[in-house]
Amino acid sequence: MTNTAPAAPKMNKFERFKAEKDGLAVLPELSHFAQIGWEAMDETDLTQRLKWLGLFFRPVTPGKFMLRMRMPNGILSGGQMRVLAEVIQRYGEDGYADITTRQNIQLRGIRIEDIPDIFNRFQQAGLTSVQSGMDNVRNITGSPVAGLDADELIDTRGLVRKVQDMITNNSQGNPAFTNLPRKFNIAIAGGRDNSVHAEINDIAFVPAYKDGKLGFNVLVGGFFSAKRCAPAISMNVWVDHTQVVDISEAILIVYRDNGSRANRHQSRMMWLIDDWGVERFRAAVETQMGVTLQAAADKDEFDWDKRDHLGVHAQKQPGLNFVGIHVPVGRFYANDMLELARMAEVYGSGEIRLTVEQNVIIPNIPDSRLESFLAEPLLEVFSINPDPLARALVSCTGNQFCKFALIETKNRAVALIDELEDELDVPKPVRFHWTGCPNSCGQPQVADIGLMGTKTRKDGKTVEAVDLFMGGKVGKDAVLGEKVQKAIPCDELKDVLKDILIQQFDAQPRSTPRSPK
Ligand code: SRM
Ligand code: SF4
Repeated sequence: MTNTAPAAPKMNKFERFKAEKDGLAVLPELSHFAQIGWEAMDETDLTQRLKWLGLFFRPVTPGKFMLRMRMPNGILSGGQMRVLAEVIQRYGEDGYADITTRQNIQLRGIRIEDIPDIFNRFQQAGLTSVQSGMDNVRNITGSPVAGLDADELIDTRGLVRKVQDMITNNSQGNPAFTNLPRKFNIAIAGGRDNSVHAEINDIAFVPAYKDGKLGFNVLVGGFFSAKRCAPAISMNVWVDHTQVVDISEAILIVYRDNGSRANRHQSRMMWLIDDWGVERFRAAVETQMGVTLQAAADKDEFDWDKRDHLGVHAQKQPGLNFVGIHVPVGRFYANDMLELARMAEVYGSGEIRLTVEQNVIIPNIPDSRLESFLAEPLLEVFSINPDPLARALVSCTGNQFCKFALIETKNRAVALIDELEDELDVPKPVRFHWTGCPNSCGQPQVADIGLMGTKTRKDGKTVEAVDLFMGGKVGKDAVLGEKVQKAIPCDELKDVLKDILIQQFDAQPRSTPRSPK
């Protein structure tokens, strides 16, 4: 009988560098990095481990980092927005900020020498960027109108905060969850319209009644990747609000300890669920929690179409309103952010919210102040009632800053929508989502019309192109869209989209020019 040792588990190169040194271990080294500069840093610390602190080296703009925050439930104060604006203001025309598809903010143009000062300011302002990249849990999304919406079922704000605090050890950094097999997304929905896109998260809490009590059905395993996209499936579990943190923790531990670390393209949690079956996965989570969980409620409470929250809306608090403001493809600058902070403080309660459609909400504006709020000059740039195509436009970063991008996205998306609005009268919003590569950060699968960057050959040359996705349904009964056409050269795209808008979305060619914005 041979006595061979069991084979060591296979590890990909990411697993090897994480095993050598945890990402969070760069935190105490930041002052040193600031002194020596990025050029002198260890390659893996620079290009990988800094992401554990939210700092992303951008090969497209070396030395000018992207800094990804955490914004639980997409909520921040005017004071916090001002701190973020002041951080990018010092970088002049390199200083941008983007609202992301996870209700979050990313800052651009950041220099490593300023990081110790920036992180001090974050700490004083109650802001954090910890564990926002790489094999960590991303920003946790919740209903953008939690606590404001008269028809909401559960106010998700406190729960989102608690889950974030568990995962990040109250923003100090939590080594228990800094070495997952892969990235991880959590959403907690409290409204009726599935405003968080529950179906595309690794864990989604969806409001549901069980025996007359309100809690959540738990969905697991939703994700997008270049190789595979899968909607979340039922875990056949219902929890009440007191169990949300515990079950999140247990699922993360089960995934952390059992998820595949061999092939990075097969490491998201759905691959583990496929491998085990949902029953075994559920049993492992119960064992981890030391409880028997209740079976899922028969139905969830998503019974509305998804809202975009733009414009003026009465809140459940009599006499107060929230106003949704459109920020084209989520991009704004220090001056815009300072203005938003001022407007939130002067007219509202100082609070600002973000949506997964990359827009802003200012809540708590009394009826008596609405008129003067609506006369603010910023609202001429960031409209509260944009044209129907601009209104529902979402875009990922694209090749301006992202090395994976196969095309430019944000500027092209805005320009093309503007041309389409000039030429067509479109009766209702059509949700366009642009994404620069198959990683799908811009979520083309949730759009009416999704556009994914690719390359194709035209007249003997390689040109920028898009794959076309259609059929994404959001809100109740959400369904992922599918690729329906491949490799449309970008310079032919306008005509293709015009035909689709006319044939499938009741658009009409304009006989008179559109009225000025
Ligand atoms: Fe993403 C990687 C940007 C939401 C799937 N994503 C990246 C990187 C970090 C790649 C890089 O290093 O350049 C991009 C940074 C570019 C930059 O400079 O901004 C990036 N992802 C984004 C953002 C900023 C898009 C946006 O413009 O809004 C979003 C940031 C969210 C946040 O605040 O944390 C963003 N990414 C998403 C989403 C959408 C979502 O979460 O609802 C997805 C698909 C859903 C999912 O993850 O299941 C997504 N990003 C990816 C993937 C593919 C993951 C996979 O399992 O294969 C990558 C590549 C990777 O992780 O290897 C990626
Ligand atoms: Fe970059 Fe691709 Fe994500 Fe767009 S979809 S931000 S191009 S990784």
